[in-house]
Amino acid sequence: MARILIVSNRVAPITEGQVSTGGLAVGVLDALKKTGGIWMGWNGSVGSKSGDPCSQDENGNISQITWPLSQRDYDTFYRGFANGVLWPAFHFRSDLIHFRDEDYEGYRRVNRLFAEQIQRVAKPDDLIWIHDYHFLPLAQYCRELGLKNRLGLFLHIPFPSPPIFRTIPNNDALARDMLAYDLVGLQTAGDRRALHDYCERCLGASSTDGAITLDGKVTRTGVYPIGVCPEDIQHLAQEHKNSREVVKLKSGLQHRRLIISVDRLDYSKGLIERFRGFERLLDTRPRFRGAVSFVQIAPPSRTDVHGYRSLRQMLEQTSGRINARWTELSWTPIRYMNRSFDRPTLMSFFRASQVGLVTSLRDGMNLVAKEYVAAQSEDDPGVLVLSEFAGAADELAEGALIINPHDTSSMSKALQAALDMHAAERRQRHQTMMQVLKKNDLIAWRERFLSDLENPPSGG
Ligand code: GDG
Repeated sequence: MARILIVSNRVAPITEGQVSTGGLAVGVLDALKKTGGIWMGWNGSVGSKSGDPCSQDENGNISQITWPLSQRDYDTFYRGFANGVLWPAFHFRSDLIHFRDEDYEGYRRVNRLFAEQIQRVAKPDDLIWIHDYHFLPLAQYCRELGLKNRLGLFLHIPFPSPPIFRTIPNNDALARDMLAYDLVGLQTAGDRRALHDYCERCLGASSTDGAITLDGKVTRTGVYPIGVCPEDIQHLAQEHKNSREVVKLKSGLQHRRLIISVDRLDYSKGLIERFRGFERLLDTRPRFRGAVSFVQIAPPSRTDVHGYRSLRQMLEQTSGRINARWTELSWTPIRYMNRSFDRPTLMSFFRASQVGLVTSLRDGMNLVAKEYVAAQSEDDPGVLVLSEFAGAADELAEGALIINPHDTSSMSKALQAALDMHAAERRQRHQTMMQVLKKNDLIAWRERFLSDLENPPSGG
């Protein structure tokens, strides 16, 4: 296979002991570890000039090429347009769009800079795999610089329905440039349908199941639900099941049942709705008072982006209010932690819990849902309660208890059903989900995408 060049906004540290709390970083890193390749992008620091100095690190078979962003580019490209306009709109939250012309210009400027960096490194046969909403127009800039490589984009987040996509200023220019890619990959069939609908209705493109044609240029599209490495997770969770952190967690629980949730602190994840669902459980089913604890791990993210600070305050208020209402001398209902844990610890926490609760209001996939399932023991697995609005629900609907996070009482009923579920049913649901996870694992995701990128259908 050709050499793989991966481009993402942030290149995750590979050094042992450092924690990456984003789905893209976790997925890309695991996918690259197996084949090796080059991973290019921002090093996470803000310097005086974007792109300079550019440094290269070798980590086993992965070579990382990274550079800083200037304060202006960080403010406009990253904080402003990518996370203040595209992220909310792609998660159906047009009400949170915070648009400024200079942010859009910054977004374009940084995409051009990334194209120049790619041009410096790419060899003619490299397969170039670009990740996520930060780079919708990057392929167009690569083409303007004369790059002839095959260029693929994978969108980790949902694609919104056309009326919502249209709320993004300059949406038509962005979508046209996006069609400069050879292949655009999406998480679910619904996301792909939304992209096709927009291009047909708003750009006048023609489209078939697997391609969009505009002005004679054909862009292929595909559905590639990102997976996990279930065996690696199973192994990690099993190996660390008696680690110091797990022992501490269990001694704090004093044999109570455990519901666990893990998310980056983000409004798309439905944390407030989840707290309310748990509160309803305590309110309506007194036997769970003092008998179940809910642990929410939510490492802060994008703390300097519009909207995230107020979300954090609301969460503190809501969890504080619920705890003030129900806490007993020997029991605290919600343990809400704004910190991260290392990956083995997280996986062993999943294994130590009876319920994994995922309540996204919109989510491209949600890797936590898949990790939760993979971390369970086969004999005594926990139950996954999963929002119908996470991409993962498309694959896990048979094994998980599917909920609408806006429906507080059905969430609390699902929590009760999960806590009361007999072992035989839990085992059966777990097996069903494990089969899916093994079939659509991270390696399958990577190979399907790269093989479609490398081998266009004849005439494509
Ligand atoms: C985007 C899309 C899509 C979280 N806290 C800790 C920690 N994490 C890890 C989890 C998981 C990852 O971060 C989060 O991934 P998600 O998929 O749940 O969510 P996003 O970050 O929003 O990811 C999403 C994903 O990209 C991949 O395509 O599924 O829809 O939004 O792996 O385990 N890891 C550690 N400590 C933590 O405290 N070590």
